[in-house]
Amino acid sequence: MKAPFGLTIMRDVSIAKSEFVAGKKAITKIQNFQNVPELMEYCALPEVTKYAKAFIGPNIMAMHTMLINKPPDPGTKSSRHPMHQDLYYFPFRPAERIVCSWTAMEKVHRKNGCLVVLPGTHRGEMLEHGYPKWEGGVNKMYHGILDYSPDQPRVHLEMEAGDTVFFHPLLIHGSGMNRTDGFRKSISCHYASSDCQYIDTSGSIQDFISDEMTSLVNDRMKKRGIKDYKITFADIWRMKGRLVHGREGTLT
Ligand SMILES: O=C(O)CCC(=O)C(=O)O
Repeated sequence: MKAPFGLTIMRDVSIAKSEFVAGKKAITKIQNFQNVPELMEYCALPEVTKYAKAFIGPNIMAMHTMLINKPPDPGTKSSRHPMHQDLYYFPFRPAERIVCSWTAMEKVHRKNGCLVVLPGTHRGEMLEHGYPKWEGGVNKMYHGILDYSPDQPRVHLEMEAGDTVFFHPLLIHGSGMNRTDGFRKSISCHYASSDCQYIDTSGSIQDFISDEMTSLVNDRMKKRGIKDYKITFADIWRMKGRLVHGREGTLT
């Protein structure tokens, strides 16, 4: 079966490049489910959108969608997600009009790699990100804060199935290793007000992620024979965004 347009299936770095082996616990996430109506129902749930609207106003777009399936760690510690700020991935502002909802689909706790957050960091600046130098490798696009110090006070978000946390895109967060035999499942949506504006991030600390994301698309097009295709960072997000409540605005 052909995957819906835009859907990205991500695999753990330790297995991503090897042959598919039945039973290997490889899939870490399904990203960009904007064209999968059954999953998009999550983004439109009134129980979720009422809080999203309280944070960012009545006109909301689902910009980034993820079904996260943290697999049992393959022994490389690569199931960890490095500490990062989501705003680093976005070429739209203001940050105050963006909020993430993250819903546990089962009990999440320290053993299966719950979210870890640094309280108060949403009041700070966007920091420099890059791939951490982890011995067992790092999953694609899992950029982390470069000079992150593990000594800062942090909170582990242990949650029951259905519990939802909403957080600001500058909040420093990540998640731990999954030391259990099961997958740790959650579903998440980044909402932005449709009145947000795309910004030009060139020359900023977002260059690294912007280049990585745009090259992925441009290289894929080149392989299909469309040589001069040049997507921009903003175009990528324009393609993902879907209005879920209220009216369209500058982000559409
Ligand atoms: O669910 C997780 O393990 C962390 C997900 C996350 O922070 C992200 O994908 O940006």
